[in-house]
Amino acid sequence: MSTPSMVLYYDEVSPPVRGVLLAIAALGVKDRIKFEYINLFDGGHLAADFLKINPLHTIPVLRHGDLTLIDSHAILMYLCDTFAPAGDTFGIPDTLTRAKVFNMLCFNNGHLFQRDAEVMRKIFRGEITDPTNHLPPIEETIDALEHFLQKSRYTALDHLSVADLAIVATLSTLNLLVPIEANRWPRVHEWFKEMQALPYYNEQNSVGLEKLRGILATRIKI
Ligand SMILES: N[C@@H](CCC(=O)N[C@@H](CS)C(=O)NCC(=O)O)C(=O)O
Repeated sequence: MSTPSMVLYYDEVSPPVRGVLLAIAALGVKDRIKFEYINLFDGGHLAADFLKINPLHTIPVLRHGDLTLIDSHAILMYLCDTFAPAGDTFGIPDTLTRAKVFNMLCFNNGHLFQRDAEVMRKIFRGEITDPTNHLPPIEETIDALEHFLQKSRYTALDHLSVADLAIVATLSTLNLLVPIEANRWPRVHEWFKEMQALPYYNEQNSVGLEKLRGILATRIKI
């Protein structure tokens, strides 16, 4: 019996989606996945068919046979476990590595992305047109990222991991609101430049980011 294909529900404007798209490209498994576009700015995530898949109406969602994963960080771990063999950069060979990667994925999910989403929600609901007063909580999480990157070469490990991919998708979005200056966040700035030089970065992250920038520019001055 053939293995069922994976299906990714996505819209590349979303940072968690872009983290997953980066990982799919990094793992070289694009041809193993079917891509279903869900237009976030046209309410595609609220359509009855999609709500049956994810009643939380968020993307990304990955389906693989009977498995439905409704969080990008869970998806990233699953992609590594499924596609990164032992010895691969993205492989998770032991408990310590898993703990370190998972820790930074939780940082992205619980802090960095949440603070981004909070301000973006206010902007897109038309509650604010100037985010300046709402930026300190975001800056605080970038301070935390600076602290983490002072301790290791990449965010979780001394080599690239899916945590870096998830975090750069969020950080590049935050950079639209809070420019990542080298004098304030030297390690974050350096790591960000390195991430932007990845061969798959532009196609998997910049395209969606620029689309988001265009929509954002209709709401606030950026
Ligand atoms: N923790 C989730 C967050 C996903 C999320 O909030 N996605 C946003 C787009 S960036 C979304 O789908 N929002 C639509 C909604 O909340 O209705 C993940 O990492 O996948």
